[in-house]
Amino acid sequence: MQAKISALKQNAFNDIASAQDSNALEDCRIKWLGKKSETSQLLKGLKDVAPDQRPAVGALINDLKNEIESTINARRTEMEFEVISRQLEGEAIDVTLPGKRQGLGRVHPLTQTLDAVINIFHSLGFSVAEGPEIESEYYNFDALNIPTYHPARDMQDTFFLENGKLLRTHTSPVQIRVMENRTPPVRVIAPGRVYRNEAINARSYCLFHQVEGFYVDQKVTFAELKGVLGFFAQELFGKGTKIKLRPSYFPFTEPSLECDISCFLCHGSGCRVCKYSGWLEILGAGMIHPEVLKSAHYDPEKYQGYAFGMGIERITMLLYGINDIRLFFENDIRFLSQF
Ligand code: 2NM
Repeated sequence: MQAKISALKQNAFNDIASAQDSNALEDCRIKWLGKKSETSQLLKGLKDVAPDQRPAVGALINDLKNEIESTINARRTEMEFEVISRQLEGEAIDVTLPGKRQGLGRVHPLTQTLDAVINIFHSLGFSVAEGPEIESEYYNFDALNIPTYHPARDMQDTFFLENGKLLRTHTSPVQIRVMENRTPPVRVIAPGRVYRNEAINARSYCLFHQVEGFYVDQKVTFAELKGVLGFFAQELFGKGTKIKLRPSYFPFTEPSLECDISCFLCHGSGCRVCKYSGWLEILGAGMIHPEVLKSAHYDPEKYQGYAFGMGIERITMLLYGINDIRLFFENDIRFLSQF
């Protein structure tokens, strides 16, 4: 009897060990512990055992049942553990892998120059105004004393829209809008995008950024303009920067001037950037034309003012030695990450 039990136990254990999933394990349970199992047969055969041996044999069979049952339970726990381990393996994070570098964004070089220019004029009491990029001919040209047959209105320079409007070619229309709404003294700069329908090359693009500014009050002099331009040049290009004013022409200013600064690279001795002249042209300016003041309903007998305008691309190109304006608009990360 004992040998029979051992053999049965061994067979059941082998069977349980080779069960690969919970269904197979359930089959094992039925096969080795079910009503028709060999174990149950053994129990039924107990009546044929000699009465004095019956308790011992009965205990052996019970032990056998219990052992099979606990082996099945252990195998079930093992299977559940295998399933969870496989799942965890799939979800595992290798904390020893090197981290992904998180690239830091930069401020666009044009924005850096814009911010610097705005800060300088802010320190002089100028506030910032903005206006529409789609403008009327009136604000972009007429109000600025640019007559109908002025070459600046030419189809080649201006993007005209179908509704009779146009893309502003400078930010001066913002100044007119500000003057219409405020009484002097007014100190305002107008930064923003402007559009010109020109052939695109390394030096000119169909869109660029300007900062224009003006100051109108009862006693504004050309000397003040000179002082402001000198201060601006020293703040942006460094102490010791000199300015040179050359007579020029703009329809909206009289007199008009162009402002050069001493080359901040060679300090006047001559280099490739200043084309061996020692000077760099950075902006245009002048005293606001009486006709412009009149369009804004300012009495030119009572008020005067100065105005100036500069291209942000040009100044940024000078500051960083950039030789192609198109780089600002391509947004190539290899270019932008250098600033
Ligand atoms: C420039 C040069 C000179 C200018 C004039 C005005 C306004 F609206 F007040 F009349 N705004 N900006 C001006 C004057 C702009 O840019 C080269």
